Amino acid sequence: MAGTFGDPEIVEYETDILIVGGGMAACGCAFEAKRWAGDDVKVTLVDKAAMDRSGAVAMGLSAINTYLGENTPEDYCRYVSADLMGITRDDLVYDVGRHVDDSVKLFEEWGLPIWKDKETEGVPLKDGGKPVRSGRWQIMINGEGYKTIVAEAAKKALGMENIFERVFIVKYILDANNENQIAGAVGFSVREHKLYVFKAKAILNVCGGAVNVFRPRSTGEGMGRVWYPVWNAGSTYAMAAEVGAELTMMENRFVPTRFKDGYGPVGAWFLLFKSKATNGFGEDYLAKNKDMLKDFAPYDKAFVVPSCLRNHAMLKEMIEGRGPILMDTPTAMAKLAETMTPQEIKHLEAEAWEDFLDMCIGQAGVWAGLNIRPEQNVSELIPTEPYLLGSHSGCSGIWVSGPEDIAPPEWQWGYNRMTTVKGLFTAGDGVGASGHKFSSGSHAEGRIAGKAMVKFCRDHKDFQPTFSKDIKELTEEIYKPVRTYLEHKDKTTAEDINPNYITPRMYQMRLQKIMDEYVAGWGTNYKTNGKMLELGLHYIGMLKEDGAHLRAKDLHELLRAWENYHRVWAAEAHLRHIMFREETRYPGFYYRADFPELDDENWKCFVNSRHDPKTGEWEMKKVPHKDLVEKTYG
Ligand code: SFD
Ligand code: AMP
Repeated sequence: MAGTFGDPEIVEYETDILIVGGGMAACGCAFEAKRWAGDDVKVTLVDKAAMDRSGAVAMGLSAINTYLGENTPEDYCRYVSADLMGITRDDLVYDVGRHVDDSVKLFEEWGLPIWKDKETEGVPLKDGGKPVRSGRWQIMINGEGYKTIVAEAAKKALGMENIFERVFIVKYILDANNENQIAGAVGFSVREHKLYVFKAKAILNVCGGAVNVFRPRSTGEGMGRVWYPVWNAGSTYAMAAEVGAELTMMENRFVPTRFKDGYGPVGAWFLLFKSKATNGFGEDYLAKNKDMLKDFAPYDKAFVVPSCLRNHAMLKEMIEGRGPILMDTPTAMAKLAETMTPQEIKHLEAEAWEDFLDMCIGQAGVWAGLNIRPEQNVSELIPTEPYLLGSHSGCSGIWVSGPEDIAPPEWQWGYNRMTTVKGLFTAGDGVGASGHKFSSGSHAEGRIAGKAMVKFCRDHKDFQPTFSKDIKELTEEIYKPVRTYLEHKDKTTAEDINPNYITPRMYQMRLQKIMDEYVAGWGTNYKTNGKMLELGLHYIGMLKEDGAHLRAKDLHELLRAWENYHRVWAAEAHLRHIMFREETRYPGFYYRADFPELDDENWKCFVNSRHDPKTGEWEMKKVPHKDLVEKTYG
């Protein structure tokens, strides 16, 4: 507490648009909102970390996974739908599809190096340059500095005086005079002894997905290593749910297959290097288990085997004792080298390392530490712990209004990407039922939201946000873990062991254990059933009760305490959705062992939920699904 245990300073701030988060969607929104806003609309951004290296792109990336190029937005809708087992919002996906390439062209203009094929080397995309494709949708980049480049443009657009870094937002506040309308946000600095109160007409809720909700496979000295970024603590879903925004597809999750222990990405290996993965006995498990996947539509009609089904085939091998799963990098590299000069082979070897060094440095560390040379040694793959997200190969998130020109009436209520709470918008990982946006699509979706938010502010220029809650009470609530610590810390000799409080670290482990054991984590091979979920919900209820006793001995722990509060909200929503959907829609991501089949007749629908801020009750419902783009797969 910066050397003082006195009351924190309370900083009050008014703006028109408040962007909460500093990642890809936030940067897109900042850039686009400023293009449309004149001096009449003030735009402010608040990020819990430092924008240059915050969010999922912090370490950089070696590919941009969504670039349409020669593909149409309709093709993109078909691909996203197929990978997510047929339940996606075509209006939202199409909208990203038609705008995403503009974001990529902007990145290049701002300085991001994008690989080009030999014939168009050095020619920018906007002048007809042809990107090197690793897959139908993916293009290769030298992306170590990707986030700093995108953040720089956003910072320049807003001006640093309108950006608050290292301020963690805890809650959104509803308006006192208009039911179901957003009025602002409260949070605290993770560096200074200050609490922040923001009033805003419109808020963009873009705090990424939810990480560390499930027990990670990493233990001991590797603990803390996860695939998606640790900043993403479920704030997006938690804060939206708490003010009554409708969520959608929260039963969905992403269980990425990754290089074991370092979480290195597999996409470039499968797609660019054309590598094969095998079971421990050298068998191609996807080919071997092809027939098993046919039970789960839309496999035989889809362009590619959906991500969850690729896991499904792999898990069968692991569970039946034919592990480990191995990425055969030596064969792939030898094949590519057949037609290469020695110099080109050296370059290929460098690329193999760069793929990790650009975006997942820890995996290069694992290779170096274990004497793995990809041209000589195979590497283990493993399905990781589950993650909740809406922008990568998953689609959990918030139910939003769609684009005016495409969305059917039941999918739009005014402003594009506005949630069911008036004035509260989202994008990227926040938008449900439309995955596979990745970094570029999240940025594009932030831009889409930014434009709509400016319009919202203009249309509501006389609206004066008024808090429905007392500022003093709110700030006391945020600060409570500190008071708890101060009150009880001297009652025991070892300050971490105290019957009057629980440390954020222990609290998080308890959550992860519950989720792992009852809600289909890796510990049960991703299996659960109605009975286990009931017990899980009971234990989550008790965990929530104990949340009142979280302690914070410093600002770091205060951050950890509130992150865990958010994680528990996201966890509960996930559990409730899995409980409600009585089928196995995503085998390989999770299994309802009591409903092991895909049941299109009853469950080819969205599942939406709403937590009522007045009663505290959750309401679950089925929402009809419809295809806006014909799903005939090529
Ligand atoms: O290899 C608060 N992603 C990939 N995308 C690609 O295009 N290509 C790839 O190669 C990708 N791969 C990949 C990817 C991500 C990661 C972690 C790895 C590898 C290792 C996905 C994209 O990165 C992802 O889709 C987007 O970044 C999502 O954008 P957005 O804006 O929804 O989330 P964010 O960028 O993580 O930003 C979140 C921000 O919120 C802040 N924040 N601020 C204030 N208060 C709070 N309470 C907050 N909580 C969070 C964060 O600091 C951050 O700024 S590969 O796997 O395919
Ligand atoms: P990943 O590294 O797993 O995040 O994947 C990066 C991109 O490649 C994403 O668009 C994935 O959907 C895609 N991808 C990864 N593995 C495969 C595969 N075996 N077949 C087809 N696409 C894949």
